[in-house]
Amino acid sequence: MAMDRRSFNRRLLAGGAVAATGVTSLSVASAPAATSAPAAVTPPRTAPAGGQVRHLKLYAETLPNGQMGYGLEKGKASIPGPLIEITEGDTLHIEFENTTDVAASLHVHGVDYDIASDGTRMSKSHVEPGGTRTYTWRTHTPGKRADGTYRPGSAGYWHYHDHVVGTDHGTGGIRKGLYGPVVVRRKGDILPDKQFTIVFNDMTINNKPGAESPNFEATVGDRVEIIMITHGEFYHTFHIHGHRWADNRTGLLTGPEDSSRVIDNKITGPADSFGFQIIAGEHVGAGAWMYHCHVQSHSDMGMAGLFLVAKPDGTIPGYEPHHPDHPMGAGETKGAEHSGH
Ligand SMILES: [Cu+2]
Repeated sequence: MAMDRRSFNRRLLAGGAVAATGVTSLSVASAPAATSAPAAVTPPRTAPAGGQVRHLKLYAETLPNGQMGYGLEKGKASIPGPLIEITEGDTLHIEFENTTDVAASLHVHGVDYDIASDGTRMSKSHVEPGGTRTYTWRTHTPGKRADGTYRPGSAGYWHYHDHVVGTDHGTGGIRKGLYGPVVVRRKGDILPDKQFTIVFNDMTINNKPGAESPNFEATVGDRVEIIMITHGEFYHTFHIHGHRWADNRTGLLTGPEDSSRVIDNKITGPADSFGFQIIAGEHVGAGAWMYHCHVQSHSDMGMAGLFLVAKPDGTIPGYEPHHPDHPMGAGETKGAEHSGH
């Protein structure tokens, strides 16, 4: 039963007790346990400084199925609408064209705008059928007011929606799909590899009935940004399996002193929005990871989809598509301003 010195060391190394034995890093590097050392890693890209003035065209359209959507080109409307990405300090002029047969508008949360860009009937900033109007969104960096108090910046996970269709609150427009995500970044914010928008709207996800809930695809190690918005009549809880995020502005901890709570489930009500970044499969690996509303009757009624995390070879252990005719990744967020600088 005597263990020679060499096998003793190997056993300790395999068990991770390196520090206790005082083994040098050189011997660790040559030990079997070190073969899983991480590959070369490139640091993530970060947001540049804002301050640009940009122009964008946005259409409201009626879709073939009777729902409604926003799009960057005619005939390309989607639900949710295109992701509009801004950096603090940017100004965006959005030429909005209403191709539907009812009055519609563009109303945004979180950024700065004059009352003429409010997108409501009350301010006469809606658009009649066939009409066009330019809405201007401004953003600002954080700073100090003249009185010395702190003034927050515009950065955050926000959203836009119609405020006119159906009622003066846009209840019909939101119900039919006239909504979309806005991300305002701060200079230095970490940029993701992939972005997905998930909208709990009444009892649907992205206005798709339960059987067609969107799946989202990534590969292990991808830096994935989820933008989560809620609309409609109900409160929900957003939960994703196997992954966690920080309950703060970016969803990322800034360091060991950041006391933001790390969560994997968040209550969310109508017009709430939040976002976060996760490393796909970090600590948990590839798989068909569920995401869903955790109100049990809601998930039972179909408020659930899959975050499909593939191995580098493209396989997803244990996963067989339920809807082979339903294109996977169809819900991937199409960015409006991701590379618009
Ligand atoms: Cu729910």
